[in-house]
Amino acid sequence: MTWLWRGRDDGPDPAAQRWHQVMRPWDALAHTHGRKRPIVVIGYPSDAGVRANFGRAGSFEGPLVLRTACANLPVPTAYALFDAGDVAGAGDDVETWQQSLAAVVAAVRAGGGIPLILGGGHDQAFGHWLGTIQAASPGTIVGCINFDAHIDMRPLQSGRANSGTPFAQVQGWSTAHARPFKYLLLGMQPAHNTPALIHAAAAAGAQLVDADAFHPSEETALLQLVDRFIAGVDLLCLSVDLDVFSAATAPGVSAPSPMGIAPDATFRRVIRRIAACGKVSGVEIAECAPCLDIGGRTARLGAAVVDTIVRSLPAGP
Ligand SMILES: [Mn+2]
Repeated sequence: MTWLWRGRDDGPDPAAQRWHQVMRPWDALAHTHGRKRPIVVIGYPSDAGVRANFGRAGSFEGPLVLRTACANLPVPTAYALFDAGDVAGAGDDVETWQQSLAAVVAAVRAGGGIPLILGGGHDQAFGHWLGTIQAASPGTIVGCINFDAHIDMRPLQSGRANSGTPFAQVQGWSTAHARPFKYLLLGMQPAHNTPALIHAAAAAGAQLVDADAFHPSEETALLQLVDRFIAGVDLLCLSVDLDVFSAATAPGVSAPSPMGIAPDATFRRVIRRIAACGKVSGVEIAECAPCLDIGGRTARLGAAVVDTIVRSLPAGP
């Protein structure tokens, strides 16, 4: 792969290091290289699911631009950083992209790492979850917390996945394997989801939280709701679709949200609470579409979200 990790260099002081200075290629034995737990970047350079979902194309370049935006982040002290490169699918066949991602996620999990998936259409969320549950011991309950304007549990079109179906796929897999379906959506926009979708998702057991909950007056209740959800799972796939944020802060996405949430202190306290819970098994940033961005602000926001999460993860074994 082309090595994209380069940036500012403030010298050899460990406290002055940035991601690009410590990033190494991932190999399956990387976890034996030191005592720090690995965080492993995985790129999902596809907008096939977005185009199949009648969205605006462009997220295939998301992993490249998000890596660049993350290059100058300060390094987390408790984690070692690796890059596993980009996964690949067969052209516009979304399921092959999801399966490719699941295989790499499962390998990273087996190696003791935390996958950090940079996308890419949100169809990646099913590959992320599938790889996580495939690598987990039997009976492990793997929940999903998704920051998103959309529920992303739309029915599959002629049996085919797209960027609007990943959590319907999680639910379908869970039902087929007699496993619990644990899904918490944060930041939903009523204007972007039909009453039928909201009803069907709730009936399937999804917990849906409106964007209006992201306000200081609602924060205590929101944190309690998050805590209750986390208490019911063993592992947690944390997903951030950048279209949860307002179009003013995140214009570079397939489906911008004029009334999306702000990346403010309330949002940061909620996502820090999740990251610090000790159950987060993987993190993903979805739907970054550089050709639709304005001055790189969406990619920079994605990197800032990554930084906020990573610095809140507890020090691993
Ligand atoms: Mn989404």
